[in-house]
Amino acid sequence: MKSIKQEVNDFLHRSLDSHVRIAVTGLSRAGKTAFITSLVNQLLHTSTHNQLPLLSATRDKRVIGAKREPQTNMMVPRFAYDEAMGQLHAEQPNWPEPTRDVSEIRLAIKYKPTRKTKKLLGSTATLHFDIIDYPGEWLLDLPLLDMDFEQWCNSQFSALSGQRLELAKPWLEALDSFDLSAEVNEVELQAVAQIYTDYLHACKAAGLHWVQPGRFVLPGELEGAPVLQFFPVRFNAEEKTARTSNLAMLKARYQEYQNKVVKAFYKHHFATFDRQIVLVDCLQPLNAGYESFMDMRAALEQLMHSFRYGRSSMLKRLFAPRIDKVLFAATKADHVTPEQHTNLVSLLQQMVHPAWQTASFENIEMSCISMASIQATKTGFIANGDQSIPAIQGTDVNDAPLTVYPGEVPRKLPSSDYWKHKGFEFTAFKPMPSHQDEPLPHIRMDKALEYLLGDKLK
Ligand SMILES: Nc1nc2c(ncn2[C@@H]2O[C@H](COP(=O)(O)OP(=O)(O)O)[C@@H](O)[C@H]2O)c(=O)[nH]1
Ligand SMILES: [Mg+2]
Repeated sequence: MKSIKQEVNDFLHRSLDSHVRIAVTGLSRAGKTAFITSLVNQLLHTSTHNQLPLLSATRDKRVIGAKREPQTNMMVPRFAYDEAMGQLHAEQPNWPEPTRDVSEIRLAIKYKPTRKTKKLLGSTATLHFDIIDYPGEWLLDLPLLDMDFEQWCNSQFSALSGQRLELAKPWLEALDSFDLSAEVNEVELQAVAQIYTDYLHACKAAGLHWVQPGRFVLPGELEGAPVLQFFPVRFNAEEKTARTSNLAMLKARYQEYQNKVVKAFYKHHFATFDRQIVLVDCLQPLNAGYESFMDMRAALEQLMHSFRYGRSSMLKRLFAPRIDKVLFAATKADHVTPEQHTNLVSLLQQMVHPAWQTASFENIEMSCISMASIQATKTGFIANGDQSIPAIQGTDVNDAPLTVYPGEVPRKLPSSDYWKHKGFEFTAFKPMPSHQDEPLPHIRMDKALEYLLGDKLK
């Protein structure tokens, strides 16, 4: 039996220990890996540096220190923090390798509480938090749970216009010579599935984001599995087909995908979240064009439905989320000059407007910011006659120094005409050299942290 002293100690310990789970959401290339890497790195430096003035707990010198902890969910890959830092600290610094799966990392922050109840119990408290990295593409599969194969096929065909229709040609041609009622032919199925997958990749390469099924472009450990080898076809649902036909196999694989891939993903990963950050790269569609812009907007809205707190009965059955705060962040703000940051936030607001409406209905707290998880440029001015114009300076992807004025960020979603007159050219930069003993340079990481964790560190 526990002694009274032990019981009291346990009680104190529990009261001073709190826990928060943060979902880091965004489409691929939005900057999730960079964000998590920087977040971990910034917090690990809190005991020695003052680089987070906008996080009240660090500004008030109440954070004693942070450390990594073994994660509780042993079925999820560990977030590759050391590998990412290895890339950033290399002699020729590079961006962390893209990850292709769910991953998670756990940290503990020890701090001096300000809340009376906690202060009474002890002089220090600990906040444990889990950060979960999701490929946004996987979240785009949620609607599949509400559609049978026929409905899904129809939804895919009705999306074929403009750029998509052009890119879909090889797949549509392959369908012409594919016999649905013939005896199942695995090799042929695999070949057409590959052409369909190539089409989805081509959509992404063209700057489009809404691709289904999401696992086809980011298969993770399912690479090459038959459950990823189906594709939309045109068929008459009334017509009877043999149980051993190609069509029957396509239906069976679609159902398997719904159950074993999509449902399983939600079951395993959506148990509990407290906070969410949605990262958005608004600059990429500015480079790519109007269709890309509207497509990203639709994909983000779609993605937010995964977090539609209790409104959809289907979701309710799968998980019971209790997110109370969502932060939308325009990433990579170091690609534009600082006076453009307000425009970037305003553009982000327009970009996430439908997503915002989805969430605000549920009465949760939301905010929009612009930030750079890992700042890759310095700001300055360049002389232009007797004028000086703001500029950013960094190293381009070919390792050459580059100083540019990247141009203005529009405040509003531009109309399609916009791209006819002028395109945007936001060049990519390599990360700046950094030293192991110093935290990574950032823009407003502390603001993001304050929003996500500030109240938990009181
Ligand atoms: N300049 C700059 N580039 C960034 C930043 N964050 C991400 N990037 C760029 O965006 C790419 C994709 O980021 P990543 O974090 O891998 O995206 P993910 O697919 O959402 O995990 C990186 O390889 C970088 O080139 C940032 O803060 N500043
Ligand atoms: Mg990533």
